[in-house]
Amino acid sequence: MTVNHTLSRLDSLLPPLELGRGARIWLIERLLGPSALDLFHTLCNELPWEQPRVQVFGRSHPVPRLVCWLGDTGVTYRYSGLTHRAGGWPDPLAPLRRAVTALTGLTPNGALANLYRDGDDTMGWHRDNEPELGPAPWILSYNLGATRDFCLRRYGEHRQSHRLPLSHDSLLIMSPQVQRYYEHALPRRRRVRESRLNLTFRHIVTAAADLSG
Ligand SMILES: O=C(O)CCC(=O)C(=O)O
Ligand SMILES: [Mn+2]
Repeated sequence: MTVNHTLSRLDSLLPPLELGRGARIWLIERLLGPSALDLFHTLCNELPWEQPRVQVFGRSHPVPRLVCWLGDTGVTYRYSGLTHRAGGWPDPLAPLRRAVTALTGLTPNGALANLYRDGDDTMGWHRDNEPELGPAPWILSYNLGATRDFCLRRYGEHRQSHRLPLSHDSLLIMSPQVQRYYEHALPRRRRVRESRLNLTFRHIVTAAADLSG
């Protein structure tokens, strides 16, 4: 499936938000409909969530959310300093994966699941640009549960440029240039008491071990 095909299919559905420098995002709401609520509860209860620790300025801290790596059996992804190996896709994700592929023409081989237990759980500024994602990664980010603000800023700048409230059952699609020229974050929102689950579908082009040598 070529990138041009992907763009034309999405473009015929709804126009992208142009961030600049060819960075484009699409936001599709109500992707699955009523079944999204069941999926939310099933994934919250059944995924093998972990809370890895990361080193920050020489001290070890738990990441401020729960995470789980999913994907085709054997596909590995490196985060929080550890290599995680996927053991196959959980059955309840099949309809979502079909919907994502029907919409985009893309068939990601992995997904990082994040569970934000409430508004105190966060993700800091970063880009999804690890070498194993290849030079031009599309990121397909599906949301369940509480609405949270997704923030973007130009890479290298401090001022936030966009804030997108991502609601239950929405899919945010980011073109490769978004990872090149922008970084994103999910800031703390103390007023949010409910949990939110996010799945970022990605395509791993090379095993992490091959690249890290
Ligand atoms: O939870 C989100 O919306 C963002 C997740 C994210 O940026 C990631 O998993 O890399
Ligand atoms: Mn990210």
